[in-house]
Amino acid sequence: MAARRGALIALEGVDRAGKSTQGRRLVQGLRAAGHKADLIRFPDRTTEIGQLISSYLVREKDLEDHTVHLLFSANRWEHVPLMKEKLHQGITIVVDRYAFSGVAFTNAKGNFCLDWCKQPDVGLPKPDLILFLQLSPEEAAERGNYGHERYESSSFQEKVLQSFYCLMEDKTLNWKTVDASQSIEDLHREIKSIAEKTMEEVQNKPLEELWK
Ligand code: Z5A
Ligand code: MG
Repeated sequence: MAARRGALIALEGVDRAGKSTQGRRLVQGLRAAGHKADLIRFPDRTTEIGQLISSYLVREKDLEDHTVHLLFSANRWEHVPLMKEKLHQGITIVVDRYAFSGVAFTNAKGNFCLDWCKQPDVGLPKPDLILFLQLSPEEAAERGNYGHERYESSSFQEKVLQSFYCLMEDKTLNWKTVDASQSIEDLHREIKSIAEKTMEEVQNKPLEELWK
């Protein structure tokens, strides 16, 4: 019998919903429960491509919109060989943002249709679970002001949210919305329980390809 594989779990959601907090907490919680788990944060600003993306986000560099979209996607593809290796070794991978952020942010710019935005990410490892951390703009505002990075404005974030809602209509993907206004610990417990159920369900199933 083939070895059991790990699950690919994506965290998505609006700005300041707690994706990075919950990503770290989930990997910590899964490891404490005896599972093998790793975290990848996208964009991964540590690679050469990631450094270019970072200089764009902090407004040190201007990049053409198609170009930056393809760079975000390339930043995911450069992780794919290792992600696949780990998943097949039984390691669960939690990704803090994934292709859905890629599509939602570029689509929100207005002149890029969803279909074009999805193409560069077609064939990436398909997440077994996408957790959407839902938080109202009012509740997000209580977590501090927007920073100074590109995209950090309420009008743009509202467009991003609408693009996420379009992506969530795809029933071939396992989207689950969670209430991100709960305390960090309550939300963690809910997320960990959903994650463990998914890990159990997919361990003997083949890893699929996104949007294929
Ligand atoms: N982007 C893109 O355009 N294309 C792509 O393909 C990808 C990304 C992958 C940088 O992403 C930008 O890149 C982003 C999308 C775009 N632009 N924007 N906006 P990033 O992931 O590096 O962004 P970030 O800096 O991590 O922000 P974030 O993801 O929006 O935040 P978060 O991870 O959701 O939240 P957090 O850092 O965990 O928490 C925010 C604060 O709230 C912090 O003070 C926490 O302590 C607090 N917090 C968290 N949870 C709670 C609860 N439950 N209660 C109270 N307070 C809480
Ligand atoms: Mg984050």
